[in-house]
Amino acid sequence: MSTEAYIPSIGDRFSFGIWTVGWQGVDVFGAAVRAPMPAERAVRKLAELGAYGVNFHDNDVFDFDSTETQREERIAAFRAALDETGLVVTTATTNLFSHPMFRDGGFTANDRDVRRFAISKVMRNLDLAAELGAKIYVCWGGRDGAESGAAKDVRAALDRCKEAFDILCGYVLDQGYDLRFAIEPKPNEPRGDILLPTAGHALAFINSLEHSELVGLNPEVGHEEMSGLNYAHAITQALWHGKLFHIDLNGQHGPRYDQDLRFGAGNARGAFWVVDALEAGGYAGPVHFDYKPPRTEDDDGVWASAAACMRNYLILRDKVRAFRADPEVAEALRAARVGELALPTLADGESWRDLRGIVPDAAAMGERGMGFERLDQLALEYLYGVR
Ligand SMILES: [Mn+2]
Repeated sequence: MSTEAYIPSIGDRFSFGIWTVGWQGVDVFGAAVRAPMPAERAVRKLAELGAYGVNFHDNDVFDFDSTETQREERIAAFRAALDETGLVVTTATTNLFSHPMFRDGGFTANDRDVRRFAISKVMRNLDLAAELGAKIYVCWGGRDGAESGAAKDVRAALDRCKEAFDILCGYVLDQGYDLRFAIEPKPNEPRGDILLPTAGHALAFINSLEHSELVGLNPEVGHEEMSGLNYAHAITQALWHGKLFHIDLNGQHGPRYDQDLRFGAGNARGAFWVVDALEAGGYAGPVHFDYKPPRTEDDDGVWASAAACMRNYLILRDKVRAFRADPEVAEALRAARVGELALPTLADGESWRDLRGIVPDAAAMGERGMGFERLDQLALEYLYGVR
């Protein structure tokens, strides 16, 4: 396959958060290394690179302290760039973490005034999201958590989090918006412990909501891997529940701080299986990247890393398709009895009675190998580029 083949097209549905390429590199040990990037510049540059859509926080487009006039001017500039480039707003979200008032979170802040304003801030941006055509509204409760045990009544926090989603679902229904919510789990950072830390926690929480049909997941590669979990398994289980509403692709090297590397960097083997899981079908949303160009990079480096997210996805997709089409892989899958798992454990008309008294041929069953190493080596050889 020639390198020219890995050029993104609109049909690939690649999208980026405005805040990804716009990240100025501010971290806990240092100030900004890059100039602020107006949303309209991000839109134009991402369109040049072959992206299909964007996702934005309210305050990626206009500042928290904007006057009404400034807000309208910034939205107009954003909208003009969208119209000019044809980029789609697939998704929107709310910044409930930057302003000092959100020091203890938004929906679950102990301070009731903060909670009331947080919900109001989301409603205001839901109006803009609907106006710009977004279909998914991401909720990342990044500061909804705690550093210490006594500071947060976790049961009450979950009550307030449910209350917030019930209010917001009611708002979307009353306004007639074609929008659904996607909860983004994360285990820690910036809080010591964040509520709804993994995809599994969030899936269970959604069941408690009044309009659970309007709420699904936005799992992020790095956030699951920070907990040592398997992202491909997380999105596949979310699909199994009908809850994979959105995805955040990026890269991470295991349990450490949230690295937000470009997709395909970090756990490359995991990325192969992520693309394989998405190629298996069932997810119709944008292929969305939520990464941060490292602080080492200048403006050129920002665009090189954004282009690489899409390019790495296409390279891995090519490899995954070749792996799945290989007759030797098909044979190894048969030998590993992978297809046998799709057979129900009971035959038609059987019940537990047919299993209760089974006398196994324990010696023969215990001797059967699974052949998984041969199968996995085939996948790795595609990943390593020798097949
Ligand atoms: Mn992250």
